[in-house]
Amino acid sequence: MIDLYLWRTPNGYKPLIFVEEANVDYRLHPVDIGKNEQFQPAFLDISPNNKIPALVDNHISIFESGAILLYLAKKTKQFMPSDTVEHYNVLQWLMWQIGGLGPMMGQNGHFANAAPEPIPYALERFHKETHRLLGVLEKQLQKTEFVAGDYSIADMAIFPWLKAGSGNYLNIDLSVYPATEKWMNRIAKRPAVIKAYSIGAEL
Ligand SMILES: N[C@@H](CCC(=O)N[C@@H](CS)C(=O)NCC(=O)O)C(=O)O
Repeated sequence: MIDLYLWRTPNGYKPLIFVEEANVDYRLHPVDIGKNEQFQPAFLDISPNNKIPALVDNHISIFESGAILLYLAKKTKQFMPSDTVEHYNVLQWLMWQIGGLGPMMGQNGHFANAAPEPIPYALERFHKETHRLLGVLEKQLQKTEFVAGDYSIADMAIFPWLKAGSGNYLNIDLSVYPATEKWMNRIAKRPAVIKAYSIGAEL
C-alpha cells in the first residue's frame, strides 16, 4: 500500500492522477500547506524540503513530484516507455516541466497574486518566460497528440500546471495556444483525471 502526502495544488495532483490512472492501492494523507502543515516534524522526516507531494512505500520515502512519478512508473511499468529513445523523450519533457514550466509559472503566480507590492520587472520577467515556455509546448503539441508520444508521466506533470494557469491563478487564455487547448480538453476528459480532481476538491 502506497501512502501519498499531498494537497490540491498542481504538484499535488501529479501523483494523484497517476495512482488513479494505474489503479494503484493508496492511502491519502492531506497536508494543508495553507495551514503550514508541511512544516510538521513528522512530514519533514519524509519531505525535508517542506513541500508536497511525498510518497512512502514500505521502506522507501520519496519527495519531489518528478521522482515520485518515475518511481510509480517503474513500480507499475506504466506511463513511461522502456525503449531508450522514447524513455528519454518522456524524461526530457518531465524535466522541462520540473525545471522550467513549474518554477516559472510558480514565480509568475507569486508576483501576480501574493507579492506584498507589484514589482513590474518581476511580473514582466515571469510572465514572458511563462509564455515563452507555453510557445515551446504549443509547437510540440502541434506535432503530437500527447507531449511525448503516448500518454505518459510527462502529460501528468504538465497538465495540472496548465489547468491552474488557465484558471484564476494566472488567467492564461488557452485559445492563443490551440493545440495545447485541444490537448488539455483531451486529458481533462480522462476518467482518472476527473476522479483525481474530485478527490482533490474534497480535501
Ligand atoms: N519541485 C517540487 C515543488 C513542490 C512544491 O512547490 N510544492 C508546493 C505546493 S505546489 C508546496 O508544498 N509549497 C509549500 C511550501 O513551499 O512551504 C516538486 O516538483 O515536487
